[in-house]
Amino acid sequence: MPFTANRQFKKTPRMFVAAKDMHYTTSDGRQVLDGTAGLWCCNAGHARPKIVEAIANQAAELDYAPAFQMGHPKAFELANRLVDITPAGLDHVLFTNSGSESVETALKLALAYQKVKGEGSRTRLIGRERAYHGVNFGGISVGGIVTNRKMFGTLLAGVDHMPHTHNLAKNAFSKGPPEYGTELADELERIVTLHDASTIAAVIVEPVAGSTGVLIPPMGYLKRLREITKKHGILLIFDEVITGYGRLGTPFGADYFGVTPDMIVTAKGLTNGVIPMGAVMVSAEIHDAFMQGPEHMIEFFHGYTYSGNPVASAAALATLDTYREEGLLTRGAELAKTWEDALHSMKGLPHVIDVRNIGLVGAIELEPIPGSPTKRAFSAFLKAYEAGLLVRTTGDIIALSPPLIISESQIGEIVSILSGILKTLE
Ligand code: PXG
Repeated sequence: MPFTANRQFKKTPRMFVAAKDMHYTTSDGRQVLDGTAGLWCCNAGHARPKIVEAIANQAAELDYAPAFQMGHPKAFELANRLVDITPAGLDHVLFTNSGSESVETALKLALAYQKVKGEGSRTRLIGRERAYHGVNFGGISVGGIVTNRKMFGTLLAGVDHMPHTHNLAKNAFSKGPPEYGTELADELERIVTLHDASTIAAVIVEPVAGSTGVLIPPMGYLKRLREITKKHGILLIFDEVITGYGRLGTPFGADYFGVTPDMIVTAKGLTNGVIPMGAVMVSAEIHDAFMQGPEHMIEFFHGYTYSGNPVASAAALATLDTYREEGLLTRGAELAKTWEDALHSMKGLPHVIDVRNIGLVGAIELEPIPGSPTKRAFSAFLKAYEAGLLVRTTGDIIALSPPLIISESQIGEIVSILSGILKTLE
């Protein structure tokens, strides 16, 4: 099983057999409230009728069309719908099947773009400590989670990392973006000085680092990264696999922070998690740079058998319809204050060393048990599951990211179950 304590799981399996809206049904017939939108992906909740219907109809009408040298209308319709909701200037879309593939696509595109522009010496990629960019070689190279990197050799050459922005001493219990740490963006200037701008192709960051435990960027930090990258002709890639599709109360993190990158990497919420699919939105400048040479030639040697798969495209279109009809891409903004107040009510409970929040994302960081890191949070996860609530843990951090259809009373339910559990933890 992926990223799972396999032996522990086999001894005491936790199985879901059905899901509807905000709840899962377990194999022993219990209802479990979804505090994490699956794995940050079921933004509209579960088994939404439009999506279910679109998938069934599409499978019957056109199940597959070759992705190379052939097309089908829904992939183009979807690309246009995505361009409509992404920040101005990001006008073209490449489809993939996951966040990891979207990351690889963006990194390869960045290198190729510099080359077709005549700047082939720009081969370096800059990531950040503690970043999660999926599990493929490019993604773990620019990523910064030690456990995801250390077993896999030398990874990509020519990668450097900015420092992460997590600083509990200064920022614990911040509501929304923390005050201290804007100057950490200037570390990029140091890296540019070290390697020279002419060797750097792109910088990739998650606007809010999710998987590593919800690290919210200090105020003004992303704006400064944008200024520095622009000044040096370096592409800025936002990995919005988690922050995309309404998670922060805006369609994308780029909207929340008022910063437009050169590419946005997405997946997860694109199809409400129902069918694997990712999308990379890129600027017209990047797209146009490739459109040269003889017309019968392939412009970008990259793509997947399932890029823009018809059933996935239909699922994504129905997902975007559902988001639009229910105002879900901005609903997080309406709930953000209720969410913030509810989460911060857990300040002062045993072991809680930080509570942080942004949009409909939150984290409760626990003091680790001395000598047994991750054990306390994992035990909170198991107890929550028994009590009818699904949470995610990473290290000793409990992460929350419920479907965007959550009600105020369900927010209360999450906090009441978790508070009860925190009081009982070893
Ligand atoms: N980039 C980011 C920012 C992600 O969060 C990926 C890329 C990779 O996506 P795929 O679809 O290849 O898994 C992710 C995925 C968790 C959790 O609980 C987070 C992810 C996946 C599974 C669990 O934090 N993020």
